[in-house]
Amino acid sequence: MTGIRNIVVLTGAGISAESGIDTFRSEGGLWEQHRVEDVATPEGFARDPDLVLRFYDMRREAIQTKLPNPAHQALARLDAAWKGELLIVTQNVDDLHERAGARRVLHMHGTHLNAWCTACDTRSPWTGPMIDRPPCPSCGARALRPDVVWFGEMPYEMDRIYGAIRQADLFVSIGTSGAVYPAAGFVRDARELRVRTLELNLERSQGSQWFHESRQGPASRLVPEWVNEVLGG
Ligand code: BJW
Repeated sequence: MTGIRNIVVLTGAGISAESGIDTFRSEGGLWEQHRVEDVATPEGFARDPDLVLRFYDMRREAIQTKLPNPAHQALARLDAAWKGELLIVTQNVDDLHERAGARRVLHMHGTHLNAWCTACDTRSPWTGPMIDRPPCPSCGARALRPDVVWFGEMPYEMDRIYGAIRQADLFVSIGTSGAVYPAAGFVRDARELRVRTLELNLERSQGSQWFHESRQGPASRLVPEWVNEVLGG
């Protein structure tokens, strides 16, 4: 692909849908089964921590049984082969990009597989449940919470993300509804910087009109096709 050296890829729940991980806003998605205010806000956690810990324990256990799909694998192939800058910014809290082999991944909404100690502010790798209030591996306090970004909290590493968008020649959004900010605003940030923009999503998203090009279809087909175009294969 001529003239493209630096790429920023944004991924959302749609890229993991074909691995069997629920999206949030699709029919039957997580937000039809749970109230966002109850399970994805600091206020909800303060009100009913057991409900929130159970919700995340269930999802943490489930993701460990899922496997990367051809879309994750294609991005890992891009990561291995691409000589220019690449940053895969994922809103997903699963680890399927990493398990597919991608290395240049940033989890802007955190990860299921970390526990965050609200007493000593340490993040520790975590695969088990939190409902029984296990002690923090670092300080021993029984004050762990999922290391995920809830509504009203600041997503992680925003300076690094905006820095990568400023340097980018191409911004690609994959499997995200464009409903949640600041990620939903990246396409407009990129356009203002005259970065080329491409959307790959099952259907038109809330942000489709902002992209130079929007392709519709399952990520397992669209992403490998696009990576082949980029790598000239
Ligand atoms: C497929 C597919 C297939 C399906 N192939 N595609 C008013 C205006 C603007 C902003 C605000 C506002 N009021 C409040 C805000 C801020 C708020 C916000 O955006 N609210 C909106 C709801 C309006 N945002 C925040 O609070 C954020 N923090 C913040 O803004 O801090 C201040 C700040 C200011 C300036 C700069 C920086 C910061 C924090 C947001 C945290 C979001 N957290 C969650 C939960 C994480 C933990 C968990 O997993 O439980 O993150 S919510 C949930 O939504 C999760 C996701 O990462 C996020 C995005 O969802 P995503 O990935 O797009 O999934 P879906 O389900 O929505 O879409 C899936 C798409 O895939 C669909 O389009 C399908 O069609 C498609 N698809 N199968 C390809 N096979």
